[in-house]
Amino acid sequence: MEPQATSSGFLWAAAALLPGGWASDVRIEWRDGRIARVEADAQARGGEERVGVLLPGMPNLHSHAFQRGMAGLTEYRGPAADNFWSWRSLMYRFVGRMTPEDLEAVTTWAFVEMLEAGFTRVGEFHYVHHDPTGRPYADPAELTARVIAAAERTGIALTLLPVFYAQGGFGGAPANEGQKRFLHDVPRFARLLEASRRLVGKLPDALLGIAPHSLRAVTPGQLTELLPLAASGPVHMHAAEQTGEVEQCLAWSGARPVQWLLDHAPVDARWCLVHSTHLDDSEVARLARSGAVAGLCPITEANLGDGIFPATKFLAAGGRFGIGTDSNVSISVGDELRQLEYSQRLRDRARNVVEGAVPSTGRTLFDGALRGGSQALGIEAAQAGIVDGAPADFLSLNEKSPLLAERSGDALLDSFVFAGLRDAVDGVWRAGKKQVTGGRHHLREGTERAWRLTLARLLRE
Ligand code: NGQ
Ligand code: ZN
Repeated sequence: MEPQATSSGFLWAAAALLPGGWASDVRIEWRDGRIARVEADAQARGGEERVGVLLPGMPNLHSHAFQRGMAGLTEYRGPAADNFWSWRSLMYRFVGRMTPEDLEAVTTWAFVEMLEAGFTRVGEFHYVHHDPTGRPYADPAELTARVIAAAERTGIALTLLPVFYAQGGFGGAPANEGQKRFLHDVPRFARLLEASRRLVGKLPDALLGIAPHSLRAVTPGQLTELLPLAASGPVHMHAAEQTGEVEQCLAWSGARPVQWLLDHAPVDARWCLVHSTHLDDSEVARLARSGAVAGLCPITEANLGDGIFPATKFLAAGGRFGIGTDSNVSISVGDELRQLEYSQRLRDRARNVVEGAVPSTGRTLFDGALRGGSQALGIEAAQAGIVDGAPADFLSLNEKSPLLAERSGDALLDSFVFAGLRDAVDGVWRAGKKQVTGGRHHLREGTERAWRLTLARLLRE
């Protein structure tokens, strides 16, 4: 199964979710990978592909693709209490052994899985830069080029977020042994960013931002020096994921992480604060007002025992959010959205708590994550979704799925999110090329083989 050779084409959908809502009998035409015309109440013409239900591709605003390689391998009790920090030591050990070839194979496989799930753009928060001894590669962008190669091969749209990491903890604490592959000073990072810009320029639809890793890893002085390097691109930063981090930040500065950023950094609609799990009421209101996106990674946050994001309050305050697969312990659009809603239900002992313009929870979550995720990855609001001028990125739902029987409109999204469909996605188009057919990426076989060989080497030796 090769993707269509040309990126111009047509598609007809009995129902499609457009920015204005559901439309029937929708004919979509694209040229050079971009949507040229969207027409509702249109006749299907002979020879063009027809689908039942078409949804816009979902942005995955936060990923560390290499961590897919350890999914399921940290779910056992160690001798001491298991928590985020002990998980992080295992993760550092895993990445410590990866060669450039390993990183490319695992990243390629993760991107295949993302496309199969219906994620059509990924914000890759890429922080492994040096060789296993901590020395830069002959080409300092060696590993960045591997991420780009994975995106190019699989066809996923990439917003590359090169990560600046310099400290091991608040107040300039030295980095530990496990962090030596991540470290830069600002001038060296500026050179990496220049090289990244050149590589990104060759990849269709790719965008570049920057990612000061976290207030643990970046000093205030470094943050000030880094921000001008972002030009007009997105700025992503981890913040307030763990209560331990909030306590350390308070001890260091007297302020909580998100509060500190809102007080000292020009946080606005270009910013994405990844996690933002622990917010007090004043931070909720201020973050919402800033226009920044809260980068929620509900499955990873549950997996790592981070805490519960105050989604109900944040949305009521007009806050914007998107979803990310982060550690990639599982890769699913519906599961991320469901976990987000369920965490709120468990806390509030209530149902359908996330409020939006429509009663449907699935639709509210899907629309919100599409809008906020697009913003966070550098896509203009007018280009989010199935709309003229946007890349032809969409997915068709699997009409043969028994759990979609007799569903229409928003009930389709509610079922997609809540009914745990194993086979929800049928086709996925990226820039007009059909990369996934019958739920399978056309490169699945070869990339799976490379993934298996890589894991055998990493985990057996
Ligand atoms: C990361 N993961 O960048 O992969 C981090 C761990 C760190 C999460 N925060 C590394 N979930 O925080 O230093
Ligand atoms: Zn992360």
